[in-house]
Amino acid sequence: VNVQTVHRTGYHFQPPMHWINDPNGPMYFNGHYHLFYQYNPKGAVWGNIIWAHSVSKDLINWIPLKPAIVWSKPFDQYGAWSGSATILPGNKPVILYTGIIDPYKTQVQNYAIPANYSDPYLEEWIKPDDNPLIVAPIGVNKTLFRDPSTAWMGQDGHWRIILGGVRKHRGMAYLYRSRDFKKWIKAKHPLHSVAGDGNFECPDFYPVQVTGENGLDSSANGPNVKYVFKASFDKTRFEYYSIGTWSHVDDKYVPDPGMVETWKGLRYDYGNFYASKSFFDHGKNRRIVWGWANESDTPEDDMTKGWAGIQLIPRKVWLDPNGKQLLQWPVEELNTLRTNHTQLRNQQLAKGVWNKVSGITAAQADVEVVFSFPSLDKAEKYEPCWNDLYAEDVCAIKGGLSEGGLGPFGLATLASKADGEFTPVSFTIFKDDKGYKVLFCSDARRSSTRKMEPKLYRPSFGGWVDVDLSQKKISLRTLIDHSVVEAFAAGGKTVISSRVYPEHAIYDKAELYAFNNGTEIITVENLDAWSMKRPQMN
Ligand code: DQQ
Repeated sequence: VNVQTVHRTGYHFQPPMHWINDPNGPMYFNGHYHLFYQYNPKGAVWGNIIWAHSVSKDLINWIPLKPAIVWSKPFDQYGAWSGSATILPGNKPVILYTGIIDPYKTQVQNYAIPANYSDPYLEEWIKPDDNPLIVAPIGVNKTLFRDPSTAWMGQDGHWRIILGGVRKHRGMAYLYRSRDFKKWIKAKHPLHSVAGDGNFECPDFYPVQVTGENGLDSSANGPNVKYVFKASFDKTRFEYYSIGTWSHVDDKYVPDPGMVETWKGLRYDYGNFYASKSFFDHGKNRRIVWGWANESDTPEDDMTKGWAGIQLIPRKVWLDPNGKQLLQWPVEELNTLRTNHTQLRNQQLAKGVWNKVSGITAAQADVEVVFSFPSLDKAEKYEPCWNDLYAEDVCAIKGGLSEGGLGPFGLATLASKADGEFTPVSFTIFKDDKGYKVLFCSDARRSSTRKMEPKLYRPSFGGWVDVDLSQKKISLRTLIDHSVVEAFAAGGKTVISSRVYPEHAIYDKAELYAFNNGTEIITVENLDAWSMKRPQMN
């Protein structure tokens, strides 16, 4: 295979070639992080799916190992689909995954265990012959019955997992219980279900602390604990999460009042991010969430490139002190790749100004910036009809490519200004009778000068940021890596990842600018940017 390098990432997770999708079974065990992932060993399109496996000491440098789960037995003859790891008492990891048993994609749940617990890499995995552990009961669609979660233990000492499925258009998180991790019994009621948006994939359920940034083991419990439920909605290809409580009495998840779970709900990422999975890192007492970003070009492009799919940078995740959403931040280990620091201090941006940030490799960079403004008076009016739109549709009207009052301002990433090619990551601030609304956009519409055929997917991704503007400041961190822009607004309140394929803004030709397209003057209070080194990547 001829692998095209131009849009390959420098520091995001990728194997040397071929197709990847969901992150599977992430875990921390005896000093190593393990990442398994859905992988096609034969090409750059989805198919022939096995569990590939890499290990790392820092979540940034990765060593490839041989695949952990390859389809071979009657219970996974047609594929090894997504699943999760659980570390059982006695420090014994176990994987639960979905096996495909026939050409009709019938799904069962299997387990795999390490052949040698003292191998620090856990390279060899055994799929015992008493698999499958779970088959779809009568009345449940056995081709939409998959993606076992990490198990957690209730106060009754029984293990629990959830599986994704659908029942009459209701996304279902089927609940199973077990005493011994072998015999699993379906609970009468699902842990949770959501009407309308179809099948659940990769459901996740975990506790978070009410205060502080530390994570919790999946089985943790107690008075200051809330729960997060996340599902990947197959129909819209969006993920939504909500925050709530786990009722022990009837073993159900109850979202907090006001939580919305479909199209206006909370998302980890308002861009290209799917099939995410979280795990508790007991080495650093944090919970980490990991998501896959597929390509936004065509399958033909992928075959020509010889590769498709990346994993985004793992993020620490914790509850916002306001209790209404999660916060996310790239794991701190990422900072070890920073080199060639450059900065701007107190630079004023009048309307139309593009201030170039030089001295770094703008195609492979990490940028932290704080913008401020003298007042909120120039904020334009928020249009009530926007309530009925996705934020990305509002970004198409009011995002970085438009002109306004208080914003849009932000960073023009992967830019070749002379060619009109760039991906703006921007804020636009609006007012209504209740206060201010902050629109955050990552607009791919000008990201590539490539003609419309073959088609690239170039959306104007967007999300709203629930942030206090009383200091008249807002921060932005942006991870730029050749064909991906991962942007964190206001300390991780709203995150957007975009995949883009510039023609001109590649390698040393890529430029980075701070810009303002609004009439209010914006100050770049601090901008710190770094080139990013290339880690060991498989
Ligand atoms: N990908 C896997 C499934 C999962 C889907 C198959 C989500 O197990 O539901 O590759 O991307």
